[in-house]
Amino acid sequence: MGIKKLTSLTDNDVTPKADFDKSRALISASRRQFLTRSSGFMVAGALAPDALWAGNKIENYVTSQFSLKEKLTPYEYVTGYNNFYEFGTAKSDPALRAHLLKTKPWSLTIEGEVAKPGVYNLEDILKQQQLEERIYRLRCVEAWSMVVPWIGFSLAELIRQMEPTSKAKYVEFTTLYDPKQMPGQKSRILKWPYVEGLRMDEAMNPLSLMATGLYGEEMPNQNGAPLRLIVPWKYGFKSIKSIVKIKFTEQMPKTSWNESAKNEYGFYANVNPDVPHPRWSQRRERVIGASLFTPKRDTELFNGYGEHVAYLYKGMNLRQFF
Ligand SMILES: Nc1nc2c(c(=O)[nH]1)N[C@H]1C(S)=C(S)[C@@H](COP(=O)(O)O)O[C@H]1N2
Ligand SMILES: [Mo]
Repeated sequence: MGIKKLTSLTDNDVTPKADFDKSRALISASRRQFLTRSSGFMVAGALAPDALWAGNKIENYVTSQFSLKEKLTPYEYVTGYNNFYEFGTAKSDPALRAHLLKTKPWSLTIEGEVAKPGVYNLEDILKQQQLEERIYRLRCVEAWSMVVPWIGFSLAELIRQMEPTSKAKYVEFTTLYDPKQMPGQKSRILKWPYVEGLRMDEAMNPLSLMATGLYGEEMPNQNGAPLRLIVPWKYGFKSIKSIVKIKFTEQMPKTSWNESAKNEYGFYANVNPDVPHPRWSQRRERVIGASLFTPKRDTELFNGYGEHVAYLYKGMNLRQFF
């Protein structure tokens, strides 16, 4: 797809302010409902409403042709039910503790097989990128899913600007390591820092998103501020948060979940209803934020993004390379 530059934007490309405010109003209505409904449930009820409004608005973004036209998961769930083991293993831990993370200023190190290695200021990188809103489903390996209006920029665009060499076959991503800011790193539940990786062609697929926000706001810390990956056709654990380093490599990166349990979490981790996790089925998923009476959703191959990504795995045995 052609990424539009800010200078070529027309009024039609930008989310109309009225729509934006309407969606804000909807969010705050559902938030009020949530706050009254939730007596002990999750975390949002325990936080002052102001804490939930911490994010700064993102001003300039276009809407993406890749967006799903589906019901969004309410903001409270997107930001209150998280996996971010750097802040603890309970789903409510990240929203309670992630304020400890200082996200400004933030530097991103680019290294390995690349013509433009260096330590970049995230602010400077963002000046070169076109932000888009992309409504994607995030499907966790634990068999639940959410539909989130992410805001971010194309990973492929960033990679092109950094000019990887012909030896670059994989892209390795690393999360910040700082147990003072990320107290969960004092536990040995995973080997820190958290590392994820993609094959170069996966990283260059137009769906791969470097996300900096959601619901029109800068990324909440619990969702991986200030910069996290979203790979919508793969299980959620590939979508690494709070990235400080991107390295171009010849060898397949050693990724955290694969290192911790090889038989449970493969390098590819493509969403696949036909390949069960050794301890549970992947056929269906719980829709986060839906009522208790809402039936589970049938999980789709590649999380429904097959038309965009199936070519990447042509001829590969997806049971072997899970
Ligand atoms: N650094 C880091 N990134 C991470 C994780 C983590 O524990 N640490 N959890 C992953 C998992 S298992 C999921 S499902 C998604 C959850 O993203 P969300 O909290 O924004 O929904 O983040 C992924 N990225
Ligand atoms: Mo996950």
